Amino acid sequence: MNDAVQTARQPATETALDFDAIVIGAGVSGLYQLYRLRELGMTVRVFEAGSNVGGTWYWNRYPGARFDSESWTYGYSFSQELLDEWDWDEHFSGQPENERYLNFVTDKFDLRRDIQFRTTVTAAHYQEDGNCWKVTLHDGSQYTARFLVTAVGVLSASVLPRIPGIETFKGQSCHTHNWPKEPVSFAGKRVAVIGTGATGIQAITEIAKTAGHLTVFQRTAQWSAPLHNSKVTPEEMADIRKNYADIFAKCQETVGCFIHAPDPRSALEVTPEEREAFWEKRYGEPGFGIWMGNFRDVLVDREANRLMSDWLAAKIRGRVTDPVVAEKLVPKTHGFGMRRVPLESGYFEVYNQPNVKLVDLAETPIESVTPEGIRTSDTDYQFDMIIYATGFDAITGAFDQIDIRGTGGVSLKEKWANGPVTLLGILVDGFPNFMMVMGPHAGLGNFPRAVEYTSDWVTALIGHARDSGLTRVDATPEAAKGWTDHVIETNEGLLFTEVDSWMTGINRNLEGKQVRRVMRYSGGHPAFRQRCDAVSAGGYRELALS
Ligand code: NA7
Repeated sequence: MNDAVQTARQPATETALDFDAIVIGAGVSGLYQLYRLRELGMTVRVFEAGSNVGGTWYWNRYPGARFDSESWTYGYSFSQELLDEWDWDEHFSGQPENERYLNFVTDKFDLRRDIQFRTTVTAAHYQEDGNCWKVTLHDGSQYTARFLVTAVGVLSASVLPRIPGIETFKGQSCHTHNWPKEPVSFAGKRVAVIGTGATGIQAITEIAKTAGHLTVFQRTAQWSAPLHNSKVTPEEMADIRKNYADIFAKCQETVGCFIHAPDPRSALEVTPEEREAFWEKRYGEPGFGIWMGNFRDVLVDREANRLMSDWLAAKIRGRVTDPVVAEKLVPKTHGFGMRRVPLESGYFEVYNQPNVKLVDLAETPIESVTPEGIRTSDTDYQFDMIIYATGFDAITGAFDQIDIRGTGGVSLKEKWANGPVTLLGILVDGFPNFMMVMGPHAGLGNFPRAVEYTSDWVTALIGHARDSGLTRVDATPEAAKGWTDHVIETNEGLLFTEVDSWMTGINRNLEGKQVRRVMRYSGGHPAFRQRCDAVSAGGYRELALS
């Protein structure tokens, strides 16, 4: 593959600038942002660290990586032709197909020629004299553009655990996010996996099928429920295609842009029999219904949440043969749905296999990684391979890796030291002409649905600036404070805010990430879109335009 940029650089509208816009990242967001900005007739350059497109679906090629969103709700919706041409193979498609899909989109819309691969952006400084951004790359080269759009992803800065001796291990090791492109064989090998989040649960289930022996190191048990993946038959695909408009419309109505909407009833107002029958049904259905389509109060009312957690605990106990192991797999530190619910395909049964051992780090913590394996407080384990499924410096991590400076040389990292401050999760006051697609304070959920809306909003703002002869667009400090306060309000009283997770800004492996912060907008996507629409329809009064 030729990774170099395939076309000569074209002149930007303003001859003094290299490009009208620079986009960082060629994942789901960056690709779409490029497509939209090109439609405006702008010169755009995308800088991408990987050697190909895909972002999340380029990097996370670990065994078992797949959507937990229905594939046909996750694809782009903007092009009827694309919807007509692409057939999903599985209801919850795996990484190889997802990567193929994003390459298909890239080629179909001829996006590749504006993407520079294997390129890391190290700095981006706002230039007050030219109202533009100067972007520095890993090789020291610099480019200027009027607008800078980040499409860096929410979970793209992977983090290794802080365990002494990691570098001394003599076998193979890697983080799931940095999985090699070459096939990895586990046959006959003694494999360790550290981490049991959504990634660990997918990887463990797959690796257990072929590993000689697998040892799972679990720090926190997870409330996980069945994914129920299956092939999409040609008849189903025809049906999906016919119903795309309704499917996407339904996604727009729900808080997380999934097709699953909460049941309007309280878990406490129905009889125990009705409640359990409902949960049994949800447990037997594909996807996030059990999380997003549960009784309306399961994620907000302590008692409803306790009942649900108890019910799910019984499911785990029923699936794991050894009661001691089963007990370790039942979460004790948080209620159901308070962390991102990993969906699984036979995860709990893995622990019934003779080649799999669960180590509960609450009982026997890891002391070090040794040249031969892992030492816990009671055992020296020997491994051929250690896999770190230890997560990410989520949401702000990818921003922190770039030295981003706005007016007066203020650093974005410092500005966000006590938590993000944004307007609509898109703009940051004091950082003119800087826009984030899925930055902090965005609503989480089914990403492409939110990405398309946010990118369209960003594109409209840039188009407005260009058409009105504006060279500087910035959020006002008052508007940014107003939105940030509102985001904080939307999180108040929600049970998930009482639990440590990447969604509350916690990463125990990182200095400065030990205090819970409001990282996401929790008012739901319909309300988010209303707010954004109001800002654009009102003529961008929340912005300082000049
Ligand atoms: P997560 O959800 O952050 O999970 C990371 C896992 O790694 C979690 O089980 C952690 O335990 C564990 N971990 C992290 N550091 C250590 C150390 N030092 N020792 C032992 N265990 C450790 O990341 P994922 O990649 O699984 O998922 C991220 C998102 O990607 C997911 O939510 C989806 O949206 C897609 P902890 O729970 O912190 O005790």
